[in-house]
Amino acid sequence: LKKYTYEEISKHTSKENGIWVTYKDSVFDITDFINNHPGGKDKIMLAAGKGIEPYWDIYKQHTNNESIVNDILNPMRIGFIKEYDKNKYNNVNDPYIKDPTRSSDLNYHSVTPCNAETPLDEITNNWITPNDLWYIRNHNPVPNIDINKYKLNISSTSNDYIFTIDELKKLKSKKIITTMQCGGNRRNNLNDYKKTSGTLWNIGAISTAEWKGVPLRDIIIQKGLLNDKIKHVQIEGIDGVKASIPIEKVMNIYGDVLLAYEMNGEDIPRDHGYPLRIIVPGHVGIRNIKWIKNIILSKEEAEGTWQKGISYKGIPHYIDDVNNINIDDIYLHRQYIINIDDIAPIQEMPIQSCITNITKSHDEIIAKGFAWSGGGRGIIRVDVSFNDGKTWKMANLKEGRGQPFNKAWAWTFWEAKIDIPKDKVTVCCKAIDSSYNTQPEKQETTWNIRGLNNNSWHKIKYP
Ligand SMILES: Nc1nc2c(c(=O)[nH]1)N[C@H]1C(S)=C(S)[C@@H](COP(=O)(O)O)O[C@H]1N2
Ligand SMILES: [Mo]
Repeated sequence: LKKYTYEEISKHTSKENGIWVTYKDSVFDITDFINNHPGGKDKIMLAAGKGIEPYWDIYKQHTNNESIVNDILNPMRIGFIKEYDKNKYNNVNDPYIKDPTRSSDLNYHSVTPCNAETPLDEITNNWITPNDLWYIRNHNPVPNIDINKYKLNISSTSNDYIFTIDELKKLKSKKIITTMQCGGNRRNNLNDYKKTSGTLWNIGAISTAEWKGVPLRDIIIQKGLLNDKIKHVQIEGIDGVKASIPIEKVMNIYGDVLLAYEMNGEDIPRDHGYPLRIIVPGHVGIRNIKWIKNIILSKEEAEGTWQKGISYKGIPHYIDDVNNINIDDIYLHRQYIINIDDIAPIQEMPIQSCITNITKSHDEIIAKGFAWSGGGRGIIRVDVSFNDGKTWKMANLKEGRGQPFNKAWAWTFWEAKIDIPKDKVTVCCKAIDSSYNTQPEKQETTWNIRGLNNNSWHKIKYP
């Protein structure tokens, strides 16, 4: 039997790579077992990639029953832990232990913190993504919030107001449907060209929901919080993640920035921001801060890596020496290589489209996918090629076409067909938005060291 490092074990959190857990000094591959777990296949995912001891401390039925280890766990043993630390899970104070239960159908990149994609073959089955299939991108453990103690603070240079959820729910509400996409979606594809840093998302860090909440604009107007010094609205989450958005977006009557308390007709699930999250339609995922604690109207952008720092700045493609440039150097020594303050943080995202699946029916093959652009720019066309870009045809636009001008917050689904080809083909797609922006063919000139905003033509080989 092999020996595995803690580091290696921590990478095994998905059905694709195998789901591993450890107990004492042993490593187990539980991929095929999760469907049979009596406590639920989703619950067991919390322990993926690490020790099950902290969970068994809570659910004592496991350790009270020897046959669980002997008859169930041991047959799944694949090896031992290299440099086993027998005290690792003593008196554990695992900050992730109270994370919510999640669908085992998600494609997990990690569980602590949780980074998981909407499963590829489900994306275009639902124009509105069901809550349990939504992608999850957490930087920290999920805050455990007591709704009776929860308060939102909103302040401006002069005034300061506090709201409970009940008070917010009494204000006039609005519902909007938006697609949200992580800035790192499709990073894996940039990495095929040259190494980047961050989670290697495939195309599934994108989902759509109907949100209900109060327009932030209404509160700002009612409370008289605006003055002409204010340029940015900073939003801070209970987990410490913070970001800001321009005041122009918030005060635009068509901007639809919401303080949302419902997602697809339910209280927002804990993973997605319970009890309150800001929804900034058309902007990159990070601006949609979850578990909001503070909103500050300011003349400054938010501090921190997600706004002023390196995390969401589009570093040019010619700053590419990942081996010799420490990414922190760009940040810490602001004048060292480039001045990070001169690079605008990502707000609205560029035009995107992806192929989600290719299926055969009778004598045709059918490619399906989604297209979406930032800033509410609608999709006016999707081009599909079945021969790697030599010739093209127009896809049929399906759900999501014809959304209002500059308020097309949600994605548009599309479909294209050809006769069954004799040989293997490469299918690719590119979309055009209402500003006639389109996608670059290759990653080379949009590649960046952080792996953000990849929107090069998406390609899939068939069969
Ligand atoms: N407070 C807080 N807000 C957050 C994050 C976070 O870790 N903490 N992650 C951000 C990022 S990077 C993205 S892509 C979206 C993901 O939202 P989701 O997990 O609901 O899909 O939330 C954003 N808001
Ligand atoms: Mo993100």
